[in-house]
Amino acid sequence: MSKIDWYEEFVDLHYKPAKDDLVVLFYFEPEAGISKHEAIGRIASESSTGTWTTLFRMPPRMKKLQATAFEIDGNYVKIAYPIGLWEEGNAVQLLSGIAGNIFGMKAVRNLRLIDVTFPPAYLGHFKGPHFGMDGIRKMMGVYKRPLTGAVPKPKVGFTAAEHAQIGFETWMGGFDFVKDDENLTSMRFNRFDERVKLMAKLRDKAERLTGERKSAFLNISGPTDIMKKRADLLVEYGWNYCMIDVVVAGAASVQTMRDYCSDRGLAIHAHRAMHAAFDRNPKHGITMQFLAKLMRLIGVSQIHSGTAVGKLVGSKREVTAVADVLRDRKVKPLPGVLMAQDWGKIKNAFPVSSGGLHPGLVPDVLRIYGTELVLLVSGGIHGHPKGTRAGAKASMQAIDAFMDGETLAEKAKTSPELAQALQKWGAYKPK
Ligand code: CAP
Ligand code: MG
Repeated sequence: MSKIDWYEEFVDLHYKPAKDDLVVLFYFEPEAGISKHEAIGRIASESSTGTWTTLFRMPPRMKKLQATAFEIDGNYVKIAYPIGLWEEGNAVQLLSGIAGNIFGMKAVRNLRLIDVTFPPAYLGHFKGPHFGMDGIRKMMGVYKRPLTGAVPKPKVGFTAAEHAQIGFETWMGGFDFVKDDENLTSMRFNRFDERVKLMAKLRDKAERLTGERKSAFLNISGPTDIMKKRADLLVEYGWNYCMIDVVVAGAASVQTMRDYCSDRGLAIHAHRAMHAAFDRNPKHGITMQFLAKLMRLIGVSQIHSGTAVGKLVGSKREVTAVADVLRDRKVKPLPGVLMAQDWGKIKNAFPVSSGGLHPGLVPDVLRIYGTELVLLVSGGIHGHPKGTRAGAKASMQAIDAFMDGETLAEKAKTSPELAQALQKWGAYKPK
């Protein structure tokens, strides 16, 4: 009987990747009856040029586009992809290749895309973040300490006027940013246009009263033409940021909005709502460190990266890996977690730590991240016994304590708002 399939042509354990190859690290579990060798051949084949059967016609030049599975380490495989497989500057097509059909193959019981090394020949077609961390710090006039922000809570339901008033209290408590929640866009009770205008008015008042730069991550998420209109309105009212729910919006619209916002001096705050649909299962899906890498490549200014100690999943090891991918110029490899990455001229981006945080947990988060971070404390300020402004003050006092090498208990002796926060929450870790 003639050969039916040709997967083994996609495996060469002696192959040395070319300098222009993209190298992808996968975790994989073959299905029963499938050897590791067969499984990795199928992964490399289905994500490059192959299909399930031998073909009538196979021009010899096709070989140059074939991916090669070249290194197996337990349940991890490295696959090299020729640069010619990839459209220059198209993150959407990249995902269709290395994060597409392969997740549905019967030959694997589980498959997880861990990380990728992008060669200079690929990186060179992307602009990356417009500002970089230094640019953001310069724009906000905040150096050394983490940048801080909060979401009005309950997360949706306030009128635009109430939202702006809570924002004003947040800014007056010392925070730099007020963030829209991921599911707040423009509903009947809080239209985007009204929120933009009212927030701008109170931003200007807070800046006058504090002498500090204040800003907001106003959520423009929606169809791309609407996002463009909303970005224009933000510029008209003097805003320097927008917020996009990047996973639900999709790589295509984030790529479009990156250039649209960059041309208008708008930084992009990337919320990652829906990421846990594919990055939570340690055996199947796509890691957060890859999503963070993709978003830095496309060019958001910052993206949520987890807390390790708050209410949402994400281990300390994952959180640290995501922060390294976003902040470092040369990312060191970490077996099974990170691939080496030299970012070249691509600017860095801030990790954003948020989710179940309160002043009592600030030192825990800063011990993991250091201070090169955007720290969001939302329920943790609006739940303060003395209200939002006191809650923001308490969080700023906790940051000061960390930066001065003081314990919170010490600091609380001279900081009543922090003392009140500790009295309510102590070091409580939400479940
Ligand atoms: C946090 C938050 C953020 C989460 C997102 C929320 O509010 O506004 O969306 O941090 O998770 O809606 O839960 P709290 P992540 O501070 O009140 O918890 O940052 O992990 O993407
Ligand atoms: Mg939220």
